[in-house]
This record gives sequence, C-alpha cells and structure tokens, in this order.
Amino acid sequence: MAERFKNYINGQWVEPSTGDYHENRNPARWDEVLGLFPSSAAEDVERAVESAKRGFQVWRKVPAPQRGDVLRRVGDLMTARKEEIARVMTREMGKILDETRGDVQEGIDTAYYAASEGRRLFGHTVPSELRDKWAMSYRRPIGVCGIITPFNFPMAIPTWKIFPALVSGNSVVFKPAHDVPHTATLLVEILLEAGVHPEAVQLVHGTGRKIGNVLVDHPDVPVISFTGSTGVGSAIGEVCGRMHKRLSLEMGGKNAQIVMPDANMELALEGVLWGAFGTTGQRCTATSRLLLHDQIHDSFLERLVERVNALKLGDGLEKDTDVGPMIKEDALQNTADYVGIAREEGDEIVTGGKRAGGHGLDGGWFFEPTILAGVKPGSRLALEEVFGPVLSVMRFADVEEAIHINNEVEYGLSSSIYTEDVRNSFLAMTELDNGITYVNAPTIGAEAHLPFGGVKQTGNGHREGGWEVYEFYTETKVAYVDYSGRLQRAQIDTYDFAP
Ligand code: UN1
Repeated sequence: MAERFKNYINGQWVEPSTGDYHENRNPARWDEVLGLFPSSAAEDVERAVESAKRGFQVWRKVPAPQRGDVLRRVGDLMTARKEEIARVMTREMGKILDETRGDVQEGIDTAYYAASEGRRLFGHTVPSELRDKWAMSYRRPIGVCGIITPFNFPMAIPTWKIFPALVSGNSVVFKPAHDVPHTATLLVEILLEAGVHPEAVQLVHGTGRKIGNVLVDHPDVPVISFTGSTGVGSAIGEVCGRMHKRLSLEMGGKNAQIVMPDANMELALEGVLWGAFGTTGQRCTATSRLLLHDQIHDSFLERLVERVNALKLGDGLEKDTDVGPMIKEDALQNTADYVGIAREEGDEIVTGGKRAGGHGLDGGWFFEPTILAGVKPGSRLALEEVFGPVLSVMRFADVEEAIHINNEVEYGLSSSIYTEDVRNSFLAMTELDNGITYVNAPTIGAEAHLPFGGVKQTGNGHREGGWEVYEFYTETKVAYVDYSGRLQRAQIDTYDFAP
C-alpha cells in the first residue's frame, strides 16, 4: 500500500476535507505508484488562507535579516538532502538525475541569495525639498501570496517564488503541480524545520481547476505568482486584473538557437542537444527552433541527426540515460499531435516522430527526440510551443533574417546565437526580442541571481530571480519626517528663501 501524504494547513499536516487522494506515478514506469496525495477542495484553500493571514501578521514583524537567516538554514538543509530530493524528483517527474540535482541546486542558490537579500531590501533616502525634513522610501510586505507552480522544475520554480515572498515578510499558500507533489512536500518540510513560522507557509495539493481557481479568486490573497501555460495564465490574468491583484506570469516560449557560419560548430551542436532535448524538451526555455545559416545548414543537420540518434532514452535514475520520459500520457499525445501537424504542413521528419518503445520503454511515456527540417516561417511548428522533444529547423541567409525569424513568434523568453563575430553577438543582444539572450550558450541555463523572464506573450512584465523579484513581493511606502516644528507647505514654501 502506497504511503499517504498530507496537506500542511494551519500549522499541521492534515488530510484533505474531501477524504480523497490521487496517485502519484512514475512517468518512466507508469505501474509504479509513488504515493497518494490529497485531492483537495475549496474548503482546504479557505482554511489555508485564513491561517496564512494570521501567519502574515506574525512573520511580517520578524526582522528581515532574521527571515534571511531562516532562508540560510533552508539552503543548508537542502544541501544536506540534495541527493535524496533529486531522486524523489526523478522518480515523480522523469528527468535524469544530473538535471534533478541541478534543479535542487537552483533552489539552494535561490535560498542563499534570499538570505543575503534579507540584509538589503533597499529603500531610498533622498533630500527633501524643505528644511529640517527627511524623505525616504522603504519596502513593506503585501500579505498572503498564492503560489502556483508547474511540473518541470519541481524545486527550482517554487523556490524562485516562495523564498523572496518569505524573505520580504509575506506568507504563502503553495499549490504545486498535481504531478510533482512529493518534491513540494519535501520543500515545505525543510521550510518548517529551518524555522519559517508554521502559519506563514501552507501547502495544498490538488488540481488547478479545483483549488488553483479558488486561490486566484480569493479576496484575501492579494498576490498571485503563476508559471504555466499561456492559456491558463490569461484566464488568471483576467481575474487578477478585475480584483487589482499583483500578478506575476511566466508562460510559454518558442526559443531559437541561431548558428552563424563563423560559429564553433561542435559547441553549437552540444548547445542544441542540451537545449532541445534536456528535460525532454519540457522547459519554457527549451530550444524549439534551430535557425541554421544556408552555408552550414546541411552539414550541421547531418551531424546533429547523428548525435540525436545516439541519445539514450530511459529511466532517469539509470546512469547511462540521456533523456527521460515525458510527464504523462496527455503530454505525449500532444507532442504526437504536433508531429502529425508537421507532416500535414509538409515539414520533413528527419528523425524521431513517434512514441518510443521496446528496450524497457513500453511502460513509460517516452517520445523519440524529433527533428523537423524545412519548417516554413509562419507555419504552426515555426510558431507554437510544443513542450516536448521536438526541434523545428529553419534556414536563413544573413543575421538580419535570423533576427527577423526569431522575433516573429508571439513569445519572447530566451534566445541564443553561436558566433565568433562581435558584430553578430551585439546585434543579437540588442535586437532579439527576448528576456534572455545567450551568446555561445544554449537557450537554457538561467542563474538564480539574475532576473528571469520573457517579453511579449511569455509574461506580463515581471521578472523572477535576482533582485527584481523583491520589487514584486513588496509594496513601496514613503515616509516624510518634518522636524522643523512649523507647517511647511510642499511646492509652496519650498523656495521661500531669498537667493
Ligand atoms: C523553465 O524553463 O521552465 O534556464 C525554467 C534554465 C533554468 C530554469 C528554466 N534555470 O534552464
């Protein structure tokens, strides 16, 4: 009998009000049940929000450097448990151990960065227009933050949101992705062990439709941070817009890697392999378009296909596995549907294109790493996010055309150019419409201490990570202190001295 896990609400590990549980299964071997997790309902969210409101009142008064110290302990505990968490994550999410270790490390980096930010949280002190008066701005926490996260980075993405929210003095209600509840549970255990106030963090398991919506709609949750699909993000945006909530959205991508004829080809090959097929293509930052210069198109593609065909699919816990399974059947079906569309649109399926079987893969959601060549600008495979191991290859004649193709999609998360030429590099950095551009590195690989996010339909202008996310989780307040002992009227008495 599989272990039963609980929600964490009101300072306690509790069963869901529904009494219902769902199975958490291993995507590499679907018959393996890893645990039973709560299928929660509105009532659970209501209780969590009520408790988080109390938690906020206590936690906001803990001095920020002390909140930072708690986050430092979180980093230490995550470091001590890194291997254990990585293994849990690989089993429930599928990506290979190297990657899940990286995912935990990103959480550790985010924790230590957050710890240091507890001693900064800068405001400004500026001269007043008037004599004997001080003027300053400072940061205040906002309240209960609703945190809704995806399956693909089960540790890193929740930490990007939860750690800065907590260091800033907010409380959080965390609704992790339905498919990765175990990693989320470990994260909450660590937060509590490190000393976060027991009502400042709440964990409610379940689906977006049953409980995510309740959190978004809740009048006592003034902040929502969501990473996921553009469709769901738009629906959340409508509600939050109506309710004047602060909302951070991190959504789709259709990221391109550009290869110039002057590039180091071996480096560019390694970059696209990692960018397109790491995490089985299930990253917002995945390379889903490869733009090849006419001069090197054929030779590069030939070498790439050879390398892709050598990738080994399998269980992410096994040492020699390069690419793990997809998260679930729906995701696999969606990818297969896109290959069908590619076929109809006349793209050439150079390798892959179907569910992988045999060699012990039949019991999991494995899809062959797929390359589509001759993808035409404006076609669906050139424009739409697949979120699977499918790479659309397109060609271009010069750097201006490559920039044009990169920019013609509705998304704008990351981009990459491989070139040894300084002009090409700076043109790309300046002209590519993305939140992140990599030169001689793949479209994935963001670091925790820099702002992460995209332009256009990828986001709504906010950034996660780095120093900018602290703006999101705090409200600016201004104070003026007049110690002149008399009424001083701003704008009127300001320039009353004789020059
Ligand atoms: C995502 O793609 O969903 O940039 C997040 C990276 C990671 C984060 C990716 N650090 O590769």
